Amino acid sequence: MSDETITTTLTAPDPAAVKAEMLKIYPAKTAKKRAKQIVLNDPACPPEIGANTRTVPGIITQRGCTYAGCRGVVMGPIYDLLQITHGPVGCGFYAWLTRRNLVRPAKGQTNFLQYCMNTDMQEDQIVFGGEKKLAQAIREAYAIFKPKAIAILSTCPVGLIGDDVHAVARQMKEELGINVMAFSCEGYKGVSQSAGHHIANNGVFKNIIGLDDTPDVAEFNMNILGEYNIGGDAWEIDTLLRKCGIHLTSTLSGDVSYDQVKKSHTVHLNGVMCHRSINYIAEMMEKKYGIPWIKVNFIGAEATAKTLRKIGKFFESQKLTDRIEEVIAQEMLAVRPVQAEIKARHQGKKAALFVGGSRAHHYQDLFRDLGMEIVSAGYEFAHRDDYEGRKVLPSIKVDADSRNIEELHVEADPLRFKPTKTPEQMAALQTGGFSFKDYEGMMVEMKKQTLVIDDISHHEMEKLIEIYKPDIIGSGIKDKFVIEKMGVPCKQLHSYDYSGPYAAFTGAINFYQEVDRMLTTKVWKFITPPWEKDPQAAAPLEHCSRNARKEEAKAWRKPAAEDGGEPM
Ligand code: CFM
Repeated sequence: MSDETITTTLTAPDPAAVKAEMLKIYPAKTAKKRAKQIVLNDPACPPEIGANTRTVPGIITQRGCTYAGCRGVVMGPIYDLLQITHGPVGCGFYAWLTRRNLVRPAKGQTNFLQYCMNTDMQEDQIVFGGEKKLAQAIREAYAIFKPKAIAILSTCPVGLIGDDVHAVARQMKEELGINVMAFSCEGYKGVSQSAGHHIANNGVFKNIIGLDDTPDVAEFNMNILGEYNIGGDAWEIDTLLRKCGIHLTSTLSGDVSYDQVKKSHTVHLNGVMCHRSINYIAEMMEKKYGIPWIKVNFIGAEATAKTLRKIGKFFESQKLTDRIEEVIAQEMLAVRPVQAEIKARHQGKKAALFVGGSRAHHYQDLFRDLGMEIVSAGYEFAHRDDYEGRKVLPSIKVDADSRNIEELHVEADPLRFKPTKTPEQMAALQTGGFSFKDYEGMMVEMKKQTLVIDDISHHEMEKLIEIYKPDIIGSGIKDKFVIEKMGVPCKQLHSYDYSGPYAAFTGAINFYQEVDRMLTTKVWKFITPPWEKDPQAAAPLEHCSRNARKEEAKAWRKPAAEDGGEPM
């Protein structure tokens, strides 16, 4: 099937043909690998998807590195933990709030987020080792800031030259008398930032959680795990839960202090927002302290209401349930008219989402609130369980890259394992349809035959736009402008284009209005996409095929006299 046949004759594109079209320019081996990462959905029985595997070199991907996942994503928002990047200054710079996690520390509280602390490794340290410089940097930072605790975050060269950051941490802990911890989160450690999440989870669990056994006094006390306060989301969630009478001890890690994390094991319940980045801590806290975890989602008005009801059900308190219903009714009064007005304008329009490891799923709810259709979605670095549900966990093959990351062996704490509920109470809730420690993944909520694409490449994105013509795409900075140059509005769902918050009911209203503005502006009509300007530009890139490349190489080797050119 040629390009033209697909683009001009199919109004509802055949997903199998679209997939074939996407794969056709790849060399055979690459096409085989990508074929496993592009699947046609079946919500009743989600097909196996290739995920959490290395990106083929040469493919333009949106992924980040392990250091980014550890330093930037999970550790970054703990605002009074002094974090030093051990490595070159460039990596250090990238820890300087490039991930948009907002904090609002109380007056007088320490906030290190505006600083960029780095050992500035030079050639000298690469050749002779950087441990001394690291120790010196820690001493210097301590002398200036007197922090409660210090974390060392490793970049690629640290692992390559074999600096023992953990030994330096032990030495400094002794010397300074404060908690000093190190993270072996070298950028190359895993296939994406996902490995960095796991390393950060292990480090936070080993070195911070459990250091303070004093619980906050609250009748309904919980943590939200995997909520990073991008654009103020954690604040919206906190405000909403307060209205209901639920107290948050810790949001890991969105606008959170070191002291809050220390006592995060004293709560009744953990709610997991981003399953990908924090399921490890949720699982380990349950094993060690007996805290049950449930999946929550505060993105989308309907999803937020559902989540509140689920939390209410867990606590089994009529007073709380009634209060939650009151709050939902009250909040929906503001949501409904805005939702109805905007829905009337955009119902039936098409959206596609390619974001990180959880938002490509969560944000589907916001678009569905507006009656829009999700034509395709995928994560950048999630694992199979985030697509197909946790039930596939036992069947996931552990490859060399995953084996690289330490799996902590966790047992019940002899003194502090205090389950919130008895096994009988848990079982009773489960028979009533309540699910603990479960995430069903993205696919069960997506339509049959929808294309689910893992680690989408720029080429595949171009094909998708050309064929499906989505009205809006949710993605990130690395592809935003490529998408918009094709005349399709792109909402950054990582940084929110410096807008937000989008969580909870007030956030949902914000998002509907934002989508409305993006879809109604006339600016997109002034852009002619490349395939309309020059059909040749959209034709399959024959010169990319292996044979064509060989031909090209031969042509280059021709003697100068033959082609009349100058030797290079
Ligand atoms: Fe979780 Fe995230 Fe995400 Fe993520 Fe991220 Fe992020 Fe994300 Mo960017 S922790 S997986 S590594 S929800 S930084 S706050 S937006 S890719 S979808």
